[in-house]
Amino acid sequence: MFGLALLCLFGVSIPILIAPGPAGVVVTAVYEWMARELGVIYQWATLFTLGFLAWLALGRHGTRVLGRTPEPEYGNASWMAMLFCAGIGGGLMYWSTIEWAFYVDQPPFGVEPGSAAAREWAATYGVYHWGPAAWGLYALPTVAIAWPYYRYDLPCLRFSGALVGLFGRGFPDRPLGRAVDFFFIIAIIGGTGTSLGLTTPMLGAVAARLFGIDESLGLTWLITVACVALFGTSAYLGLDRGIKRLSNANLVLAAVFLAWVLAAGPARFALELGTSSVGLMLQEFVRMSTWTEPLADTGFVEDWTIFYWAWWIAYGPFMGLFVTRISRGRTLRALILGMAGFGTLGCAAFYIVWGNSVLWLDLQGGLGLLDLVRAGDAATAIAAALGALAGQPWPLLLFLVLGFVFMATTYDSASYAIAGAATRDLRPGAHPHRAHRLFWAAALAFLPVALVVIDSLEAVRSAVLVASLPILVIGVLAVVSLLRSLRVDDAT
Ligand code: NM2
Repeated sequence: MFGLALLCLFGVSIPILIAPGPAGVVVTAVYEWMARELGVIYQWATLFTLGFLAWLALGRHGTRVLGRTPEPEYGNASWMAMLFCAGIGGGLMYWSTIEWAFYVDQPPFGVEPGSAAAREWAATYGVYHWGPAAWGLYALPTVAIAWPYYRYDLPCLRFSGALVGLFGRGFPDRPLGRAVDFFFIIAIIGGTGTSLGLTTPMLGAVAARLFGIDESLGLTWLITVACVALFGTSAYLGLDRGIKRLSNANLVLAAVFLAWVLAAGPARFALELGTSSVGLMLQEFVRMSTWTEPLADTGFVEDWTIFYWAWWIAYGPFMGLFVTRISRGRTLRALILGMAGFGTLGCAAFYIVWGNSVLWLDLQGGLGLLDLVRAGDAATAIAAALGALAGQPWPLLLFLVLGFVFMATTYDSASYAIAGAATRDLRPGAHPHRAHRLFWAAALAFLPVALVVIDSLEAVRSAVLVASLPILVIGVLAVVSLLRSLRVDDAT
């Protein structure tokens, strides 16, 4: 089965590498068809997830503890650092810098493109797409995987374990169980492929600006190799020595970067716009979650909200597996509220402090950020915005290092989770084999290399949309399965 996953990975990546032109046309068509025909299902799923999690966290099941230990295995700070850094990668750095620019030209709700209202919505939608609804799409698979894993002492930590409440303990070893794990691997390859596919050109552009050289594909590849080396090492060293340390370092670096931006940038503007955008999001949350644009066709919902939900869903099982591993001893309530709360705060900090500062830089004129984005050079626009910060070369350098570390902390956990899924007999508390972790670290870089060659946002989007669909279906079964095991426990 894992051979099959590899085969799919190469089967998709190699044709793209050989014929990027025609492949680009195909993947764009796939994205448009799926987003148009199935988009509303993604919106329903997200809304349902939020409601379900609220019921679970706040109701009587909220106090149930994962595993028979009185104390959480990891302290709060490390737990939050690890889960944030696992689920968030270079994608946050990419989109928090430049997402607003896309929305200024393509605003939601029939707002005039380029207007002040378009900018306000632009700032708001960034926070929303990385906010509580999105984190709910991480928290749901986490609960669905973690509860049966600890409750039934499952011998292995696999996504298929989420269905044992429905199909019995032996399910992960049956053909259907293995099919579920196969889809998990495809989803994580698509999800992380999108992240690396966006982030490496961005880091290439930043490095080019920092060292005064030209942007090139070669540079992007060099960056990819460096990333693989870094996250391969971290995955090889394992959870405590590698992933935990790197995650803690990651958060410190992120805080230093944001503090720098606040100190050197337009802090008052960023915080004011942040305050109003959070207010606007809270007030319009239901509207933003249910708007399907039935009477107009700007493509906003399909291009953005559906893309994001698919991206979060594709990462969902991976997050579920990873967070399960680090959450022994926590209650379901702490798990859900911790993920949704801390995750949202961390992402919002990037959008509010950094994203809004870039929006301000653009309003001052001279950088041509919108033109760069229109010309398809978002990575260059990001480097230009960074280059406009005071105190060069430090902001560029800090961003570059942060980008590497952010990516490494996502990919090392991803390689770890896949290796865990591929290990037949992983006892609670045990670790998958090192060579296995290293192998997946290298394999994961394959799709991004292909996506970088195609160089189209549509291709990047297709990867997640296709990869997320089976997870959506399995997710529904996982919820039913979870409800069943909770009920059985009630009765005993
Ligand atoms: N999500 C959170 O690159 C990244 O930030 C990875 C992206 C799914 C939108 C995660």
